[in-house]
Amino acid sequence: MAAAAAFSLREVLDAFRGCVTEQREVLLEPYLSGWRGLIRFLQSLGTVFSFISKDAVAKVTLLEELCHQHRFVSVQRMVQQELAAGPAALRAQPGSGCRTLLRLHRALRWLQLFLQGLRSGDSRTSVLCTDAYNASLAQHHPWLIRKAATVAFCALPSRDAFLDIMNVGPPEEAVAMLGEAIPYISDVYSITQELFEKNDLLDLP
Ligand code: 1PZ
Repeated sequence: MAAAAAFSLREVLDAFRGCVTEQREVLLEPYLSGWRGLIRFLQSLGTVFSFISKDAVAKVTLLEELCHQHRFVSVQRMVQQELAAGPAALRAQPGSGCRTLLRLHRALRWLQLFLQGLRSGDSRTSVLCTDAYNASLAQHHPWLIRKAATVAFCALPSRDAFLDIMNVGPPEEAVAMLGEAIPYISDVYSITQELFEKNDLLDLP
């Protein structure tokens, strides 16, 4: 089975490489296209994860629309424009780009930790995934979602199968690719984190 439909996680993770400009701005187009790819990958893992991918799709779609509507090019510009009306107005806006991006941003931390674990060689993917989740997203989720997420993680394929469906090549190559990609993801994460922290946006409701 090959060619046309072949989908490799390499291209997805590569999108994050293209996010950061020389001025250290985070470009929204490659950011959201990276997320689109991750979601496709998640969808290929089975319907147990649908409740997660549905939420991610809703958030990416909203951000794509906002980018289109307001011509936000980078995360920095979006924050600047949305904050122009004042912090109180932004906090009162349930559909803001900032609060929506913050959710994906927290999930990016999960991704970073999970990929690091996968790379480390631990074969228990569901444990890796749960640990990464508990150290990141879990603190922002209510009990019911934490419970559902933890149950879904048990359905994750084994490390070997996981590396295989990443479609990057033999396991060693997949691990090497992770080693290349993780620093880019970490970079995007820390720039965004710093920006949100500086603007006091890390707890946007
Ligand atoms: C490979 C295994 C995938 C594990 C993914 C780990 C993330 C688990 C997240 C569980 C989210 C459950 C669904 C709904 C969550 C929402 O309540 C929250 C808060 O949003 P709000 O309600 O405030 O609008 N949504 C999020 O935290 C965003 C979650 C995005 C998760 C994207 C994961 C993409 C994984 C790619 C895998 C390669």
